[in-house]
Amino acid sequence: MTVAGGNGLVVASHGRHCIVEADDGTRTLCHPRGKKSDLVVGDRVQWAAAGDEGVIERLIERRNLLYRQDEWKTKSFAANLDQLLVLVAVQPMWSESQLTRALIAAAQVHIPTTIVLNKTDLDGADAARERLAPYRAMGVPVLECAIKARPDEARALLAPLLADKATLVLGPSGMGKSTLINAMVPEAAAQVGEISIALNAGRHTTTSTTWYWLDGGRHSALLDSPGFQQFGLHQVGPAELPTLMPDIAAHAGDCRFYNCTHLHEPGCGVRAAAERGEISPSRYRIYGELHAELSSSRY
Ligand SMILES: Nc1nc2c(ncn2[C@@H]2O[C@H](COP(=O)(O)OP(=O)(O)O)[C@@H](O)[C@H]2O)c(=O)[nH]1
Ligand SMILES: [Mg+2]
Ligand SMILES: [Zn+2]
Repeated sequence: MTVAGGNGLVVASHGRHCIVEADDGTRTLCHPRGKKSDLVVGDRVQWAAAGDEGVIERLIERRNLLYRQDEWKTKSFAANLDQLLVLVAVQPMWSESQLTRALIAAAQVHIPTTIVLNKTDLDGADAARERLAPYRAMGVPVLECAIKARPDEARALLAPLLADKATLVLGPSGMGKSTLINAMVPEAAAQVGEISIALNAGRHTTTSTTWYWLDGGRHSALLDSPGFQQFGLHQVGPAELPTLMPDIAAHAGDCRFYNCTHLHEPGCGVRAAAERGEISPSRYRIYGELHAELSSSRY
């Protein structure tokens, strides 16, 4: 069959090529025209056929774009998401600073986040709930499940959340992300295998993002970004930071100075709230750390 091109969705990207899926579900290996090759999974593009393959003609304007950061670099990795699902577990303990970064990155591009607490069958569920209390209090939805221990219940809980949306699933290693993908995605291994063959990426697609369809009608999708360490926040200015942390923002109106950094100024409503215990000590500490990071490294 000859493909003519048209509009499509980038479902995988590796090096300088990507796989574009047309509305009828057919997939074509495409290359960018010219040197630019910053396409990410979730991008919508116009492409034209070039033999069996395709050439990307145009990137359709993104609704949002997210960046991931490892030791060496920050890189865009996913676009046009409807929501973020952060998976944490009763055991092992998750990093609150990484959770906070995720919420900030998503808030900046107006992507709603849901936290899912997994492994509630294990001891320590109450302590985990307590650690999430500040997040519930600031309005982040928190769901609970035990994906491996009670899979049917978990599927019934998560399926409505994921319906008709493109959802990025993130979680530190050990939280149950693979278990979740296998529980929710039909033929997950086959879907990822087909993509890595098409991309000629070999077995190791560990740092690329994968788009999984959850349903035959291709309305609901999960995005998995293996090897994800943390969100890059370089695009967030230090003055914008408090506006992206609802528990901090709630008290910023009480500060004496309009440009208060909430770190050391007299008459700071945020510090006063932290001292009264109305902002959790760890969230206030993380705010300070992020403020320093975003003030120093304008990379
Ligand atoms: N007790 C318990 N263990 C779970 C549950 N879900 C996943 N696990 C286990 O947690 C470990 C890590 O899960 P995995 O999906 O590999 O996590 P990932 O690193 O986030 O991909 C595995 O041993 C899973 O079997 C659960 O609901 N209860
Ligand atoms: Mg895994
Ligand atoms: Zn202040």
